[in-house]
Formats: sequence, C-alpha cells, structure tokens
Amino acid sequence: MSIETLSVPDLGGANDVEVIEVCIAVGDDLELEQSIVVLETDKATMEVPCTKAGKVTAVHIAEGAKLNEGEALVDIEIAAGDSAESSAEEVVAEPEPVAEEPSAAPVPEAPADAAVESEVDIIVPDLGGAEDVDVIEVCVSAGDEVAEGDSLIVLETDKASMEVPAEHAGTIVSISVSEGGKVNKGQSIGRMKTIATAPAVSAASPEPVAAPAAASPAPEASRSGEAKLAPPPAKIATIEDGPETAFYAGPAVRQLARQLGVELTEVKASGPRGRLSKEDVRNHAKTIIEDVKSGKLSSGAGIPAIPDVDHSQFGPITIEPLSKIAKITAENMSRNWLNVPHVTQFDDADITELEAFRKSMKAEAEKRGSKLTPLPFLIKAVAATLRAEPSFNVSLHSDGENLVRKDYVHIGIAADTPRGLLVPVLRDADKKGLWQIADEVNELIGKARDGKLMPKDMQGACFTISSLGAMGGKGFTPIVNAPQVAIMGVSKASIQPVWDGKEFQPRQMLPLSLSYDHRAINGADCGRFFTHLVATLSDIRRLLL
Ligand code: CAO
Repeated sequence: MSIETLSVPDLGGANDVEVIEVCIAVGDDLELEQSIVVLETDKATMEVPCTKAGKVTAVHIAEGAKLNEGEALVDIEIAAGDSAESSAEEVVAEPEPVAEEPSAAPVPEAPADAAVESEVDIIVPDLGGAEDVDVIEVCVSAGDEVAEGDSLIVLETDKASMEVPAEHAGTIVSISVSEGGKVNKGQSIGRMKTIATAPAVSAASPEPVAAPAAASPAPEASRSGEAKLAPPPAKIATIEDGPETAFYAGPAVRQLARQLGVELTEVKASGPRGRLSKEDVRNHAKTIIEDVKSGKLSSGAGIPAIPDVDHSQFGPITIEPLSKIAKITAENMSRNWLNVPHVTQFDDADITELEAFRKSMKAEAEKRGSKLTPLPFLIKAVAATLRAEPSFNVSLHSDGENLVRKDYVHIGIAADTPRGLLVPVLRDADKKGLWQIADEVNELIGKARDGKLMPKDMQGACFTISSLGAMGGKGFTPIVNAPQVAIMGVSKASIQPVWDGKEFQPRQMLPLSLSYDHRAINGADCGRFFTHLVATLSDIRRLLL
C-alpha cells in the first residue's frame, strides 16, 4: 500500500486554469476513469480522470482555484500491487491530443480557391481520435444563415461534449445528420454556400476532449507535452431564449442529467457564465420530486401551462391577491382534477314525504333552537348508505397496491364562507340522530363562517356533500376530494310531474350528482350505492331498518 499524489496533467499550454468542480472528497474510493476535477478555460472544459483505483486521503484543490500543469490534485492510497504498475505522474490521464490547427487539418478533396457563393461540403474535423461520436444536437437547418464560428452540431463522447463551429460564413444548403446519429472525422455532414473565398469548407476543428487514459491511451504526442486543452465548451442556447440565457454543461453534468431524466434547459445554473454543475442538476431533480410529493406539481407532467395574458389590453382591470384559503383550494382542486379519473352519475330523489316531515318538524326545531334544512337528512341517508354499501367508504393507499377500508363514517360538508370554501367534518354520522346531526352541522358551519375551525375539524372525512340547493341549479359535477373517493352534489329541489303508472303526480324532486374515483369504484358499485341512497331519501323510514 502506498500514498501517491496525482497532479495536474499537461494542459496544452494553458495556464491558471480554473477549477469549476471538484468531483471527489477525502475517503472516496476512486475508480478507474472517475473524474477527479473539472477544469475550465475561456474556451474549453475538461474533466481530469483517474487511471488508478484507490482511496482519497487528501484533496489539494478547491472550486475556484487556478491550476497549472504539475500541481498536486489529490493524494490517494493505492494497493501495493497497483502501485508498482504506474508512476505517480502517470496516474492522471492526460487529455487526448489536440486537433491539428485548422490550417493544418486534413481537408478531404479541398479544391483550389473557391469562388464566392460556391457550394461545398461541411466536413467533420479532427475529433481528437474519437470515433463514432454521438450527435446530441443539430443547431442548424437548410436555409439558415451562419456566421463564422456559429455552432453547426454538438457532439458528445463519454467524457466530453463539443460544438462543431462553421469555419466560414454562409448559408446552409442541407444537413445530412440528425440527433442520435454518429459521425467520424472527415465525414460530410451537409452542404453550404460560402460567401468567402476559401478551400472546401471544413467545420472548424473542435479541440480535444479529455479521455480516460485507461480506455483510450493518450498517444505519445500527448504524453510528450504537445497536447492542448481547448475543446469548446458545451454551449446550448434554448430555442425560446436569447443568447443571454445560454447555458454551459460539461460532460459529467450532461451524463448525470441523462441518468436522472433531467432536461438541462430547465435547470437553473449557479456557476459563472451560466455554468451548470452536478449539484444544480441534483437540486433540480430534488425540487421536482418534492413538488410532485407535495402536490405542487402534477405527476402527469407535460401539461401545457395556461398562457399569461395581459388583460388590461382589453379593458380596465384591478389585481386582487388570492386569500390563503383560495390558493389552497385552487391547489387541491387542480391536484384532484388531474389525479382522479372522475365519473359523475345523476339521479333525482323523490323527497316529497321527507319535505313534508321536515316542514312538520320546523316549529319543534325552532323550539329546540335548531334549524332543520334538508342537509341533516342527506347526511343521515349518506351515512346509512355508506354502511350498507361500504365500497364507497374506502381510500386508495398511496402505495398504489392497497385499498384502505374504513370502519367509521365521517362526512365532510362543503361550506361557502367569506374566506372561501371550507369543508368541516361531522364525525360518526351513522351513530347520530337527526337533531344531533343538525345541531353539530349548524355549529360546524357557524365556526367555518367565523373562521374558528381547527385543523382537526376538517380532517378525516370519508365522503363529502356539496349542497348548492339553496342557491339553485339543476345539476353539477363536483370534484372528488381525494383521498376520499366520492362526493355528492345537491341541487335545488323542485316540483316535477312524475308518472305513477296511471297519471302524472306533482312530486318534490331533488337532483343529485355523484362523482367518484373510477380507480376505486366501479359503475356497478355506484349504481347500487345511488339506488340505496335515493330509496332512503324517498322513504326515510328506511333509516329505521
Ligand atoms: N333544494 C331546495 N331548497 C333547499 C335545498 C335544496 N336542495 N337545500 C337547502 N334548501 C333551503 C333550505 O331548506 C333553507 O330554506 P328554509 O329555511 O326555508 O328551510 C334555505 O335553502 C337555506 O339553506 P342553507 O343554505 O342555510 O342551509 P343548508 O343546510 O341547505 O346548507 C351549507 C348549508 C353550508 C351547505 C350551505 O349554506 C353552503 O354553504 N353551500 C355551499 C356549498 C358549496 O359552496 N359547494 C360548492 C363546492 S364545489 O363542489
């Protein structure tokens, strides 16, 4: 076992090269080819990989430091057998050789001086020895005007990404590569009309990429100090954004983004000149996961956002802040609407007898200091039906594997309050009589309207009733309040002609709509539940059975 110091390799003559990312820490077990540090000059980014496996015992560099060839990077503890195989100065891979200077680059079939406006092939330049390099972006298409130095395509190897810039200004005639394709040195990737006098156009040579020595040994030229560090940084401008929002990402960052499925154009860069770090990518992924968990972001990603409109262009407006309750309601509604596959079934309950009974009890209710609207009857009937048809008294488990069956019956009541929509919960409705339900509901609604509900007053509902009966309307489709699996909308009762088999009878009919989560409840379950409920409301003596 020995301690070896890995030092900065040949940087192709570059001095004071900035450390933009330190990829390792003391205690890390370094593997072959693992990146130790990412360096960046004005023109290039490179990762310095390791060619020896070992444990990091000291780190001599920090982000922001400026490095020169030969300076110490890290100390690593190398197992005895490995140590003998290579000398300390060879354990850090050197960057692969630089592409030859553009003037010296071999240009296939270079004609003599081309006339202005001549059409030429766009040739892939020297790629520093890399073969079958992936095209990760095609930046131009036929008809595009390009200036000298504009990016034509972006290539990526395991360790580096590089732009292939146009060597001359001109107009793209055709592009024969596409994203996902592979290219090699000397290959034609399209044709362009040049507006300069020049030999056949070669795309300007990208400079070399840092490559793992173990996987691709650097040739002698590199080891003898002729290698230069100058691969153009991976620079991608988003389609919508101007050049001021272009970002830069090194190969390691791109690889991590691919592994995590992160779209780099969406990541906020924390580094200088819009440079994205691995930490930026990780933070972005973490934020998405947290937002999905908290419901801020729908897991059904890809839903197009509603465009922002300046309404003042159409007439006078005022902007009013949303109340906290309104914001929470909006969030809950969106979450439930997007997550729950809704079905809404409609029916009318004949409440002629129920209403006759209720009205006959009105005086007694007043004497008791109570108020008996149709709502307590609805709560009582729903509670009894949840007991009779327990398929509605469930929640889907968050693991997606199980159903939670509830042996209690708590009913949520949607209440319109000056602060917004609140849903207090009446507990154990199946165990309570009408007077108790009426009193407790009135108390809960009073608390809701006075802003005195406690969080526990709004938790644990199995089912919600949303009654717009006092306001009117023939029917509506309420949104299920997940993790509940059903909600009933109540509209305004009215006298309707009902055929009794011999003649039409004037009956008091109450329109009901029952929305349910089709993941948890089937249509047949709903049919049974609704039939039981409507029958109970039509003849409340059934509540005694
Ligand atoms: N048909 C005809 N009349 C009805 C009725 C119906 N379905 N429901 C209630 N009424 C009558 C009541 O009987 C009462 O009249 P009387 O005093 O003559 O008996 C009158 O309308 C007013 O009732 P109310 O609104 O004071 O009481 P309620 O128990 O019916 O409702 C509550 C209470 C809290 C549900 C209701 O006030 C409310 O806030 N509803 C809005 C709920 C809401 O916003 N839902 C939308 C959420 S999104 O799904």
